[in-house]
Amino acid sequence: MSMDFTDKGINTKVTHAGENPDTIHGSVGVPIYQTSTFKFQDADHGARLFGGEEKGYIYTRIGNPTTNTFEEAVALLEHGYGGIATASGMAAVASVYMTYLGNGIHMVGTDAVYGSSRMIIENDFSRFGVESTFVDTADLEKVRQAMQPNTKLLYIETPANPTIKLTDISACAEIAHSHGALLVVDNTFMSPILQNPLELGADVVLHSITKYINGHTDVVGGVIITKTAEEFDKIKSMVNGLGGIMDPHQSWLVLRGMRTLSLRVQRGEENARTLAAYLETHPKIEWVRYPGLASHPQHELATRQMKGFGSMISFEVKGGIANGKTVLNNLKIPQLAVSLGGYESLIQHPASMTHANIPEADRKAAGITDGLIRFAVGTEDVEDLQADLAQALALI
Ligand code: LCS
Repeated sequence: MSMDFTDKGINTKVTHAGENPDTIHGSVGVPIYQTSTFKFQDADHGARLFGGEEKGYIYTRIGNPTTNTFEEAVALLEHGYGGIATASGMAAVASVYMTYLGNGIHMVGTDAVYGSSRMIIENDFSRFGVESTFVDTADLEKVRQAMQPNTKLLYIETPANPTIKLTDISACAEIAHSHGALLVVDNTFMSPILQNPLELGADVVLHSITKYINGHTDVVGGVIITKTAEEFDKIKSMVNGLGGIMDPHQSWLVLRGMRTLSLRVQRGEENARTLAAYLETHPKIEWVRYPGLASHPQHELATRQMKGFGSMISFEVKGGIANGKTVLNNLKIPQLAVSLGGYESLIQHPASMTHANIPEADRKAAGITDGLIRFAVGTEDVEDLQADLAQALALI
């Protein structure tokens, strides 16, 4: 059996959590249990498993040893009760919404969340009578004003995609709980290495593991971690019912990627700090938003609630997107693609790409300007990235 790593440091946890689930052969690598179903010892055994009197595997949609190894490991990293792996990040978001929202129930959310996390509420859940208010959650007064007697969920993303605005997690937990609502945090941009919302009062945390946790730009997936057994059971039951689970082979790939999470996050952050400082002094740059810069309006909050500043930078080139396109089209190392959190640098234009599905007026109100460029900094040599930015900016 795996030893207990609860009191160990984050690097030891990420390296070892959940190891050795194979008690028969003792394989060091986690086996892929590529099976849809599990054989019972006899009829009474099957009945006991279904009755919950005995723990064991029944059917892969309900649970699988490879997936469970990943779920336990990530729950340990987030200081949670348990983890629930899902087919994609959006399957995690939608499953949490399905668990807590319903006809006549209201939610409050960050206005600049990942486009689909907002649009499925405003376009789809609204058809079932779900009410919502999306506000700038960086402004706590706006959060307080948006809360209603029927608000059951406060849903925040910090740093927000793609504005890199921060939301105070502890303050939001207090606001949510004083209204009888739960606080859910999308922690994708920070990963469990740099921010642990459950420690700051959140009830549920989720990730698109497509990003930092898997980190290799080859798997789409998600995970939900709860603080308590009660919330775990509610969400687990919903994920079982909806069926958007993580496949065993997918779980194995994610576990493999996750073992280097802290190394990748550390290196990406070092690079991002250097590049954000470089861009800030560049004469052709209008503005740069990075939590590690003293110029970030919430730099103080960043140092309080985050364990590092991450590797996501947004910036605008002087002359807006017309000049921004020259940069996007001429960079040689960062690839022009959506997604983030992989080992490689990626760059994209939110207003026409990741956030194009948000109506223009809402996008602008949320601070997603037409000129905003989002830069996901990878683990390359920073000198090469800086030289590449310099040559692309020189073409303007
Ligand atoms: N939450 C955040 C913060 C995200 O950035 C994304 C995807 C999701 C949830 C959804 O996860 P998925 O289903 O894709 O695994 N963000 C993307 C982005 O910024 N570019 O491409 C996808």
